[in-house]
Amino acid sequence: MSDASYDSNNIFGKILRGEIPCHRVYEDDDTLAFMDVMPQAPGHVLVVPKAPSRNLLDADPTVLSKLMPVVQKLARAAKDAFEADGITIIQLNEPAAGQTVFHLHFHIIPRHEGQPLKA
Ligand code: DGP
Repeated sequence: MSDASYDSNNIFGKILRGEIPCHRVYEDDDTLAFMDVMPQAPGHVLVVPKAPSRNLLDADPTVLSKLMPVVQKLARAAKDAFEADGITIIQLNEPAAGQTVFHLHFHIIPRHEGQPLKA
């Protein structure tokens, strides 16, 4: 699929190239996960493919087939590590949906009963 709308100067592109630091929690050949600098709850992690995709809409299904098992693995790990009652997964596509960083990413957010997400 086309990555014509992908701008490699986005912040996650810079993190992937090691140009800016991150708190890394997982890495393999295809995927990187790191802590969100503006966590909506303790343990808020971002999972990104190393391959360039603006968002889910232009992502190659082969990339997704490698990414989603990691999202599941890290969601399970976050639930255990933070003794969460549940896990919220968020994935936004385009500004109208609230996307602010234009490199495909999934938010993994541990949740506890009665505790709303931070704005
Ligand atoms: P979204 O709205 O889905 O595009 O989420 C982008 C997220 O990226 C947001 O929760 C804040 C996070 N973020 C922005 N800049 C940085 C950064 O420099 N480092 C890290 N770790 N996260 C960032």
